[in-house]
Amino acid sequence: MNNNIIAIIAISFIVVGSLWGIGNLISHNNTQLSKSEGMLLLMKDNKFNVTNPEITVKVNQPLKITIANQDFRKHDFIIDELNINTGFISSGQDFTTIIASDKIGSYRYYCSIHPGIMEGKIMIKN
Ligand SMILES: [Cu+2]
Repeated sequence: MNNNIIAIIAISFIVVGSLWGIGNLISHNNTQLSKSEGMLLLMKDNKFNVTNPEITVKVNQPLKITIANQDFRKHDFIIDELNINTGFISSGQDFTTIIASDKIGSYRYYCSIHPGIMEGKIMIKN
C-alpha cells in the first residue's frame, strides 16, 4: 500500500518533470525564433531608412521586418507581388510583418502616398 503511494508520487514527479523539461525546450526555441534575423525600416522625412535601401531576402527564408513611422505624417509599406500592405501607419506607430517568397526575383516596395520618393527594391535571392 505504502509502496503504491510512493510509486504514484514518483511517477507524478517524473511526468511533471518531463512536461517542465518539454516546456523549457519549446520556450527556448521560441526565444531563438524571436531572435532570428529581423529588420527595422524607419519611415522618416518621406524616406525609408534615409536612402530607401535595397532589401535582400533569401528565398524560402522568411525575414521579419518592422516598419516604424517616425515622421509627422502617415505612410504605408506595400509590396504588391508579395501581398504585403501594412495599411496606413500613423506617426509613432509601427507594423511588423514577414517577407517570404519561394520565387527568386526583384520587386518594388513603396508608400502609396509618396510613390517615387518613398520606394525601393526588394531582391529575393538564393
Ligand atoms: Cu509615405
